[in-house]
Amino acid sequence: MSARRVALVTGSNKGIGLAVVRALCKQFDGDVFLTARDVGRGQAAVEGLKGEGLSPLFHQLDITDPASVRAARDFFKAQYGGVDVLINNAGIAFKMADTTPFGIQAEVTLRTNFFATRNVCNEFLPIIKPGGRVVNISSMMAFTTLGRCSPDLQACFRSDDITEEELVGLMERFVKDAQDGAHSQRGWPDTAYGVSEIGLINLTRIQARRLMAERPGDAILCNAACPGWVRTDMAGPKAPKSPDEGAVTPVYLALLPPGAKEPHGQLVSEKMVQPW
Ligand code: NAP
Ligand code: DDD
Repeated sequence: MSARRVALVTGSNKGIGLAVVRALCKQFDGDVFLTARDVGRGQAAVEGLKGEGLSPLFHQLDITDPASVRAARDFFKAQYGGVDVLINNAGIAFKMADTTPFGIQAEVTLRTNFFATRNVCNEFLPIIKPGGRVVNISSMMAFTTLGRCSPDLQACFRSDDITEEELVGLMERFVKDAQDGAHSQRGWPDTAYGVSEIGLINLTRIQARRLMAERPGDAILCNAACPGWVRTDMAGPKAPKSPDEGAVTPVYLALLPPGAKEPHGQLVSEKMVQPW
């Protein structure tokens, strides 16, 4: 087993994830794994970074495939004894102009951005090493989306006591309401991506609480990062930030120095904690 520290980034064959791997290769003292659901796209991205003089490693990881997630977890446990830095970056968004029925958009978007990320967390959190860092990449769009939820839903999502089961139930309810064509009358806004980001931020808050309760001495910090609006295949060419600029806050949270006690369980944008 290697004694080296290790970082892994989900969905990092392009976009912000690739930029996070690039930055970690330069700044993280240890091995950095670029992961991708498609081996060809992942290895091509690794070769690209090698062309820049960097040395990322590669592992296949499709976050929606439980067997792929377990295989990756087992690999990191066996080879490194766990993981020091986990960056949950993989995500999807339908384009604004997409005419796919909203119920399908809701199910597909939540499946990856919320349920699959949750599964990665549930498999990997037990093997995050003491002093580890977990960064869930989310979006400030969660704030605007929260403001468009019904008062009852807002109260649930703002609660400091919301449980994982309650959160999962709400995310499932959103998908069902969307499939019923009744999400608007039941208090939800018209954005599947935005609701998935609310879910991610609440998941981060819940995970942070759980880490404090279950592993109080391990000093693991878990936060959500907003990269800003970034020029990627997801967000298009008009966004103001380059992927390398979008990587700054996620990498800042990944590299919070040993002994740091905060931020923890927060949403962080431009390296600043945002009140939820
Ligand atoms: P992107 O360029 O579309 O890249 C998304 C990455 O996620 C790709 O590598 C994609 O792989 C991967 N992915 C999707 N589904 C996956 C799965 N099931 N398993 C593993 N990987 C998967 O998007 P991006 O703009 O870099 O976004 C990265 C993250 O930042 C997302 O979580 C997004 O919500 C968040 N974010 C982006 C912005 C923005 O302005 N761009 C703003 C706020 C938050 P494939 O190449 O195989 O599809
Ligand atoms: O901030 C973000 O999360 C980006 C940029 C803002 C934006 O236009 N979108 C969300 N992001 C990712 S690209 C997808 C659009 C978007 O709002 N799509 C419509 C929707 O409701 O999902």
